[in-house]
Amino acid sequence: MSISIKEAAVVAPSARQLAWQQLEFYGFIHFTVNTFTDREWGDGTELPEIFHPTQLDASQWVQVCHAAGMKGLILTCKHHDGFCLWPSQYTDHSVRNSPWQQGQGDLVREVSEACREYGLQFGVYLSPWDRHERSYGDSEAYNDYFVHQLEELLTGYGDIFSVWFDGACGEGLNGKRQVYDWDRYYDVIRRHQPQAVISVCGPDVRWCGNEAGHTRTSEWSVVPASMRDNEKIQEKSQTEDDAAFASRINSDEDDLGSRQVIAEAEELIWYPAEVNTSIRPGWFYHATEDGQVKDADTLMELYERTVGGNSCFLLNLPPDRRGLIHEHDVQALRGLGERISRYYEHDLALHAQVQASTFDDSQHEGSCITDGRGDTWWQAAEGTEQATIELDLGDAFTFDRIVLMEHIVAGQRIEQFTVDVFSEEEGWQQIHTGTVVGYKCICRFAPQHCRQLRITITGSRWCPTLQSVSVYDTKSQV
Ligand code: FUL
Repeated sequence: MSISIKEAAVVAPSARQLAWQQLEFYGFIHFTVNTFTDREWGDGTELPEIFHPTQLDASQWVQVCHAAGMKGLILTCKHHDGFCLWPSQYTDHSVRNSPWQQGQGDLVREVSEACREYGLQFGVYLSPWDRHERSYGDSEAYNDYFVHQLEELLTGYGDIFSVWFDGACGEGLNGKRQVYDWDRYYDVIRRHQPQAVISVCGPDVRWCGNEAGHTRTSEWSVVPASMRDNEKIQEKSQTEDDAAFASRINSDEDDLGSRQVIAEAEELIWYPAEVNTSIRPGWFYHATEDGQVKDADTLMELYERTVGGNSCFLLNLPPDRRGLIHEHDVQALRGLGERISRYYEHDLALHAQVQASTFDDSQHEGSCITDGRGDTWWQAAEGTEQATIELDLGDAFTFDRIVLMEHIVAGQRIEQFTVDVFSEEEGWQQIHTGTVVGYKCICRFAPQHCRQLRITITGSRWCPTLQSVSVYDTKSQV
């Protein structure tokens, strides 16, 4: 039996998924022996002695993230080479045998503490694929090893917001075959850090399917349950060039959640997207890429397409051999943070008058979308799939962005909408057409000057909701 549209409309996020979505933008740090060998993937034979940052300052990393507008940070505690950035009790292959802080250091501790100091959430990346650990391939023994390491990370460093399981594996056809006990890993995480999302190879957050910052026109958070059960391991051969891997969208195609797609599904789940990409071509630092740092405008474009496209944005910053974020990256990230706060500082629609063609009851009138509150929302009467909402800004303003947010606590419903502006000379003129909204949709268009605007929801599931509509002028100097 196929799922009804009403059933699709009420698939909703868990509390941990909602809290994660509200972070919107957070950083990734790739740092390990690869930083010192100038490689992207270590082979596990690297000697701990080579890990020798001379000016490492985790506070600098976190300050840079904070200035960029990020709300959290995920650290590669162990990448595919198996080297651990904390002194794990279960291996010698760690910072304990490096010259950094004479083997007394614990980078997971330093980063997690710096995050807390600056109000950022902390997350851990622990690569399942391990090219150093001898038990890898002896499935049960390695699963024990992996769980022990997970437990160290989950119990020793305070609250964790995300456990990021990378699906990459380059063992190839004749390589070792490890059967990961995912359910056991998930149980351990739920037990120790119930609020943490499990990302990518996990049930809570879906990898967008590429590493190049591509986004979908319509990113649905409600998708067939089969998306979560897809084969988790992405084979990326060592010879495959990163750019080729990056542009290979495999999780899957452009349309994951339209009516046609869900009509075929047996079960639907809330499985929202995260877009991960790097500020440089590589995930790790290479001096040769110092001239290829994405500039503030490119980063802002990525930010608006991802956060404003119903996704979270995970941006990687690779510290250099000193153990610092390079000056070029710092400059670009400061520029990004400055743009995010300047563009979205002053909401021209705050307290604007709103007329909605339909609303559910007096609790959910149109005025809820401009009241500046996160706990009120407009909702159409049940079964109403189309609606018109008119905003009167009180005065004519110039603006070039409209930001729509659905009340996703109730689900994701809007499928299509248009935006019109009114002028005495020309009447209503359409300036934008959009598809899905979800958590946040940033509409960008050429500057308009007007007092009244209209949002027409032309397609929606069961009954649309909107938590807020805000209007901005990114060119303003205020
Ligand atoms: C990929 C890995 O192979 C890269 O090294 C990097 O960690 C990226 C985030 O995920 O699968």
